[in-house]
Amino acid sequence: MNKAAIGVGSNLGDSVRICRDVFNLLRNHPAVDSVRMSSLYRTSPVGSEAGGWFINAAMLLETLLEPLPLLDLMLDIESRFGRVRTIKWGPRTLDLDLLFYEDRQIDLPRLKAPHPLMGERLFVLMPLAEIEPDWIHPGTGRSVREMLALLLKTDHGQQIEKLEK
Ligand code: PH2
Ligand code: MG
Ligand code: MG
Repeated sequence: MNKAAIGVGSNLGDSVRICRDVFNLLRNHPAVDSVRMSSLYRTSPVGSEAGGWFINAAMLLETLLEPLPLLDLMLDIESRFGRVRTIKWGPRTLDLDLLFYEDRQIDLPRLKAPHPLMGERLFVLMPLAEIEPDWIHPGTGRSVREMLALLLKTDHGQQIEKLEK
């Protein structure tokens, strides 16, 4: 089994429902052994094209799937939830991003891991720190907890609030 961390985001449709449905879908997937999901967070949009506020969460999977088959599964799930790709970084019913895959550094045209922007994104680090604070970034040697602490010291301008269960 390999361990992967995934970021979940949605800002179109019933985003809370979509995030919960994705969790259940992955939990029941034959190639996925276990899934843990963070709380859901309401987050201010990052980027001028992004649209309205997002629901974000992080998930940890134990899976038999290698990175590219896992990416294909994630893209398939995105399209099942009605994602239509128009403008880059535009509003979306569902965005699934690979954050970490084991301690591998992947640099393929289709897939980079760890996610190149995770250190700048509160909507990634806060949910991930809730469920896996000690995961070490293989490029920098910093834990998720340390990455979050560093980002919080900067003038990041991002708003985030945890939703009640
Ligand atoms: N995703 C983006 C761009 N901006 N902002 C928030 N708050 N949450 C996201 O998931 C998000 C974003 C591109 O994937
Ligand atoms: Mg994304
Ligand atoms: Mg994406």
